[in-house]
Amino acid sequence: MISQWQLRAAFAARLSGMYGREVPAYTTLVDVSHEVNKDTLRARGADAERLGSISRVTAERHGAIRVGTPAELRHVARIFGALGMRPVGFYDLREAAASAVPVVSTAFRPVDAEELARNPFRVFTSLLTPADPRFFDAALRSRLETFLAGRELFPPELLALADRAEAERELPEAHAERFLHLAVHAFELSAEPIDQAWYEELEKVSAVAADIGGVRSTHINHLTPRVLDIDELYRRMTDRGIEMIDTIQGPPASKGPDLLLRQTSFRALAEPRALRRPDGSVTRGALRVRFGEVEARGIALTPEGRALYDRLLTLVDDQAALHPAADRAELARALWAAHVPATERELAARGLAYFTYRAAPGRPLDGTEPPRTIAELESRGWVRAEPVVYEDFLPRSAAGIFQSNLSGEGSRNAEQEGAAYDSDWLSGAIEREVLDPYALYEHQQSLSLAQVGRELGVEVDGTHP
Ligand code: OOG
Ligand code: NI
Repeated sequence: MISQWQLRAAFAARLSGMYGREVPAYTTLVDVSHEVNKDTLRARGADAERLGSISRVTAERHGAIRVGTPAELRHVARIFGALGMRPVGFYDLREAAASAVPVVSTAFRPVDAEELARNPFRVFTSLLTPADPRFFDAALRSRLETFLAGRELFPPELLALADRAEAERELPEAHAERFLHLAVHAFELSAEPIDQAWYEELEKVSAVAADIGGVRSTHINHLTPRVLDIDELYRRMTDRGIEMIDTIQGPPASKGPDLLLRQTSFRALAEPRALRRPDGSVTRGALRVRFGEVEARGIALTPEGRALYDRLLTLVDDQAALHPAADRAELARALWAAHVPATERELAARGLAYFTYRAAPGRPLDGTEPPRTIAELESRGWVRAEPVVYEDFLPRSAAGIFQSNLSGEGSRNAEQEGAAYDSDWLSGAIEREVLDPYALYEHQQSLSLAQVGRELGVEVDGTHP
């Protein structure tokens, strides 16, 4: 029997093999990430593993896919459900992006700490919003929906195997093999000729709309390795002559603990694709849609911590607007240095980040009464705090990644009111609850406090003074 987490790890590894064959520059990115990780581990020792063991980080990937209809998204949810991955978080990229990105998204990922430690594979999944009149007029919407209704992304055999794996949380080996084969195949780039006129019509609205609704299949858009030092990775990729996007998205480099998520990518590469011309002939064209991304993960922030992050981003925007000649990254670094705590302890004390707690091995066992508050337990050596890794995404960074890799701006009719989509709507569309990431982090933290309480025989007060 192959268990769910083994299926997940095998799927991530095979997808990585497939993507490396399709996009060779991805392999370079993985190689450079591994070199940087080895060097960082050598230079920083155990400290480098504070946000995940080197074996987790080395195998860690996130993918991105894009689908056209709620029905397709429900199929995706069944396939990832087989791998123990659940929809977490709602991202509205229509609002976060300046150019036309008509999608709303969620991320499928494992949610238990133990499952994350085994293999944290996650997939950022975007759903096209044809009902948004800012992008699609009634006639285009109707043709788009008809086109999407007529395609099948996932064969029934794959979905049946997925349902079995989800229900039984394992598959017999031969079935597992078949499931993995079909699942990886479903995300390969199709050789089927693309209707050029249709693709170009959608591309005028949005390159993302064309990538989703202009073809009869889906494909993995990028696969992202995790790196321990993203600034160093950026330098090394640039030294190798690979053209990276201008910036690293997310928090700036800082001396303090890594927070949330930092990401960067290399530009989408021209890939040969078969195109069917209006006269019916097929030619070899090239499309730029798929790119290579890399990320560094930091500590998960509480809603207060996240509000601080969002406030600082706005301040960076304001200051950059005031001083157009200034270096944006420099402005960000200065603001961070002034406003963001430089130690984990201070982050915890100010309730800005999530931690799990463990009774310390060296605690006094001579009958001394332990203190009650988490701050005192920690400062007096009774417990140790470990940062909770941020497992999710950032809408503004995601929009930046989308945008920097689009060929054109697309178009948007600002006179129209946008169609409303939110987390509840998405839950209804998927027919599964879209989970709240904060609730998951909070739960992890409180489970650990309860466990510490049981071990020490006290009711721990987890609030900071
Ligand atoms: C998804 C872009 C977002 C990330 O890491 O923020 C993303 C896409 O291009 O489909 O993957
Ligand atoms: Ni990504």
